[in-house]
Amino acid sequence: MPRCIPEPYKIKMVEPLQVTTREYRQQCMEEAGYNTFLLKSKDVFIDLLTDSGTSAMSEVQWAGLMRGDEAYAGSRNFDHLCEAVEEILGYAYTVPTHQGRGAEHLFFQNFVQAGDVVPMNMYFTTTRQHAELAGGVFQDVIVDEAHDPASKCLWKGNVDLEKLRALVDKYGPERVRMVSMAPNVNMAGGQPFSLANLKEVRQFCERRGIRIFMDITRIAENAYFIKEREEGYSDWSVRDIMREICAHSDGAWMSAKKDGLVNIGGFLAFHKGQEELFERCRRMVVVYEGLHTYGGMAGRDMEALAIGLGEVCDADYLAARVSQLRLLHGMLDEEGVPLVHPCGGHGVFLDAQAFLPHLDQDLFPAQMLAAQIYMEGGVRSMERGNVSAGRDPESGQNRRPPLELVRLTVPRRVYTQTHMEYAAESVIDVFRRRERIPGLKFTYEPEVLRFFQARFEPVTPTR
Ligand code: PM9
Repeated sequence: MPRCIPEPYKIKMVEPLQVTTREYRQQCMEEAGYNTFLLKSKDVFIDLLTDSGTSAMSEVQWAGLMRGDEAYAGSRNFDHLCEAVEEILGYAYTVPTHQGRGAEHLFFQNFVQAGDVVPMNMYFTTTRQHAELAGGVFQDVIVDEAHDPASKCLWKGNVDLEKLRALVDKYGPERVRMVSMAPNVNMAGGQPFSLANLKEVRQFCERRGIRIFMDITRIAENAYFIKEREEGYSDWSVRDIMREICAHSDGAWMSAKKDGLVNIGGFLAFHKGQEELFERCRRMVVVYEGLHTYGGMAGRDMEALAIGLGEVCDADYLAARVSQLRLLHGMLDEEGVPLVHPCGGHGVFLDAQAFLPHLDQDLFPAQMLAAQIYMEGGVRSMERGNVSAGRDPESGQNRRPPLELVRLTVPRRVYTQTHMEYAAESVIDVFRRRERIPGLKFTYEPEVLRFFQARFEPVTPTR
């Protein structure tokens, strides 16, 4: 089992957790329609649903809240946010939004045109949804290894240049007007791209006049992996690596609820040269989010974010975070639980198809596995498989993605080693009785982003 690197902080305030019985949790899960999104937080013991908006803020961030300038227009905290974005990430222009999907909405409505092909290093649910709402067609250009949970490739977030070239050859740069790269690719298991790969993609795109817009939601964790693994970067600070990543893009959006170390917030940011797009987004933010100097955030939220962007670059914090994830990954791996390898930067991902091989993917093994883990120990996780992928708009069939995963997502600076040990035990207990676990069928299926609100009931496989 890997040794855990101690966290470079201590606990100042505690939030009690409720211990519940198995019978009670079973009832909660039935009432939630076997969807962990529909559970009440008070009924959850260890909440590994998401790392989004669940971070613990530092004492400096809490102090920053008190410096919130809650003016409708021209809040000083907006200036602090713009300064942090420029200093740390290098972007000259910032459009604040209430969270990541607010930024995605503005970006895709203002950049993507009907019929555009939008290559990404794997899809993310809300990103693809906004690209499609704008009339774009998502295309996956991630390396094949990313779709194989067992592959130990260190750069599963890389773009496969040949896949990208084939797309551009087929549709031309008139329809492939942008490439989107996300660091620490969420749906692939929190897997990083290398700077070498990003530079190659940049070179390829520059020659053809294609722009790169990044989803920098988990940029610090990717930067840490680059420092740890990529030749030539071990002496670089995480902050410099983050800036270097951004330097190879034209702009970016960020859900600040992850590596911004805040509970709410997001932004769009652009480099010089993108003034026209920046102005279009800035004009639209007032329609959907709020004035262009707050974009749906309170002044205090912007202050906490400006501070959080600085704190997340701390290599000691990132080392402890990654080591905590590796501890959980290692405990599960030792017991033979099928996992995504290598361990990612924001969660430990279970390979639900290998965990429950008797269930066809249309019986939603990952959805059921997440439900079982909750009923076992009160640990909440998230399905990242067939339910999340939704239906193909043309065929109407479930997309049946190559990865059928359950994500145990670790909030930043929140849980201890003992919590990780408890979570691992809960998963291992489910693993020991895996043959007897039934599948699920929909009793309610929303049309878009169905995973958030869908309801299910158990169904026993017939094959
Ligand atoms: N990610 C997550 O839990 C929040 C819930 S959606 C299932 O992983 C990326 C890479 C994300 C992301 C949200 C968003 C949207 C954009 N890009 O949730 O709107 O991981 O702030 O950001 C979630 P917001």
